[in-house]
Amino acid sequence: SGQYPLVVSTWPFLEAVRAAWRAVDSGFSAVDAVVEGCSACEELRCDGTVGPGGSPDENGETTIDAMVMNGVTMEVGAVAAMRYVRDGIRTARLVMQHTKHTMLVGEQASAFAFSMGLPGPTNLSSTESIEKWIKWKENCCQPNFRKNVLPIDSCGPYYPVDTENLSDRTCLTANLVETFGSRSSHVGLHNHDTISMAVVDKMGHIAVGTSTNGATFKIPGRVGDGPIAGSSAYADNEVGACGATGDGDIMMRFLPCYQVVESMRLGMEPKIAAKDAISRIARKYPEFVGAVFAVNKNGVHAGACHGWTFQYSVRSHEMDDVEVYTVLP
Ligand code: SD4
Repeated sequence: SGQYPLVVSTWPFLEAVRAAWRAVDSGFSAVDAVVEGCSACEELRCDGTVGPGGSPDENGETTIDAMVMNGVTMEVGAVAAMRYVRDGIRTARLVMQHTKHTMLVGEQASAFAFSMGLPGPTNLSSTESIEKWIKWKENCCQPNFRKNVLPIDSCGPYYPVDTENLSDRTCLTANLVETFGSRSSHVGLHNHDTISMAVVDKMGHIAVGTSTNGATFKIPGRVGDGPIAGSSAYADNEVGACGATGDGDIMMRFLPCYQVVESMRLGMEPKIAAKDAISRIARKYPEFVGAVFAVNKNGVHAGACHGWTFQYSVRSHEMDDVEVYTVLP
């Protein structure tokens, strides 16, 4: 319906949307435009939580989760907990286009990136990420089960406890809540930690991509929803696309973007599909913080969120520049 090309992205990442728009408007494919857009966010270190120098883990290291998906072929390329490489989304595209695999992880993803000619190894820490980490480390709680100290914000080391011992059991419960429940809600989730972007190109082909440093002060090795197709993003040319942001530890249990796209396939409007996917999570986890945007193949878009106010950005030929939409919970 004349709505192509189109770029939609989580948060007001204006420069990222402009970069994707320039690419798609000058004839690049949806996949390439998504990569240009997310890559711009990595270079600009959007909100200090995408690309190098963002959200440090418990050891103070910054790592990258990224993914790209082609909605025509359903091919996916992803990297998770990747170290020492600045170019998350570019590595994801290399995985998609030059291997028969879907996801590479950790230092082996880095080795692949270097072998394919991407620059590095690079220290992904910044002055800010190190300062942030030092402050946190000074205030965080060493879980001490024996002394019955309830961790407010634990930072390891983690070890198995004697569950026969009552005080251990009390502390174990408290620590588990911190680790898997509220923990991630006080670490970084009121920042805009993830770029998730959808592009419809001039041919009407759809692609999605994501890039993030994941959750701040995560346990090293933690992988969130960012590199998981169907969770942080999903695209199917016959239907449309979805992008997500928020508490990945919770959201990845529901594959919200797969849900959104499949609901639209069955005829739901983007707005209803987005709300449905979010409320399925909220019913089980009323405390979770997250959001999705949905866009159908005709260019109709909408957002839904829970626990925070969400903003997403759109650029099409109907606009002079990027427009930002605000969605209330
Ligand atoms: C994660 N989903 O790794 C990311 C974080 C995020 O807004 O999107 N925060 O859990």
